[in-house]
Amino acid sequence: MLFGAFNVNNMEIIQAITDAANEENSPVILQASSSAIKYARINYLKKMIEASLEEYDIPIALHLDHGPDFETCKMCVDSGFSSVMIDGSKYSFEENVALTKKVVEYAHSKGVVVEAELGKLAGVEDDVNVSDADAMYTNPDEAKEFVERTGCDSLAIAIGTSHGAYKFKGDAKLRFDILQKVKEKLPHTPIVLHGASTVIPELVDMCNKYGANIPGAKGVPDEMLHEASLNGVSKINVDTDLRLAMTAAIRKVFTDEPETFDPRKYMLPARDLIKQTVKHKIKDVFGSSNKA
Ligand code: PH4
Ligand code: ZN
Repeated sequence: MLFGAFNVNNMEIIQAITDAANEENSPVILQASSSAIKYARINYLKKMIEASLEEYDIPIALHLDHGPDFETCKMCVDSGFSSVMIDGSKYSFEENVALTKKVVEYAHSKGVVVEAELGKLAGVEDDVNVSDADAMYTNPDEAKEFVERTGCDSLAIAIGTSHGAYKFKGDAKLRFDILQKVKEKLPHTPIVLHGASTVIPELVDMCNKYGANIPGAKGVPDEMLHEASLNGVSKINVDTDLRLAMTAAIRKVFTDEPETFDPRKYMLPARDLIKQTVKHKIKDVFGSSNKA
């Protein structure tokens, strides 16, 4: 089963995602990064998501995305998140093991599950050469050892995706061979794909048509996400596509109606376009819809 995990930063994004999931009768993961928590403030995010739980009868999880340290993970566990991610990928293998283990011990003692990360996500802007890139991919043997030693519940791996709107210089290419090897070694561990936005061309075009400057943006094609799910990926992270939808819709209103300055007049179409984008992902890409 494949789940979409959508990043949230404000009320309109939360409403758009939960409205879409509810209409598709799909479980959904809402996730907040530490910068999202800094921006929106943890209590606001929590209370808005509680409101969506009161409104809808679908499973809605709240997940910490890229927890940078033990303290942030602890804060989210204590504040009632369903799951947390500890991202120790910038550290050495041993430091990552030690940090992840510490978070797992605390989170599990409170009944909260933990996603960890092994390998590095590099974007085209990082300009890595081939041997650097090889070193960034997740090593399947290390992945097995890492999960056994830390007890983490799911693992984010690096197979060529990256955050943002510029994932590939030429054709999109992912290392499905690495994914398959990781899955062979860890058949029961859910695998997570970060940086998995499609960078939907229609949304990029709409942004650019209404004054944005996002040339040559490129993401992971839907067929590759499908292939990833067939090869054992269980959670797919999406943020950039929602950012593009929001920006495109707001830019259109600003261009078409320069006299408009009521925020509801541009936040409403922004929320609608995010909702359509999430519905498309749930229905046509992730297949998590249970609509009768
Ligand atoms: N994420 C989103 C990370 C967002 O600090 P921040 O709020 O900017 O962090 O974890 C993803 O994997 C998103 O992938 P995408 O860019 O392909 O949508
Ligand atoms: Zn990520």
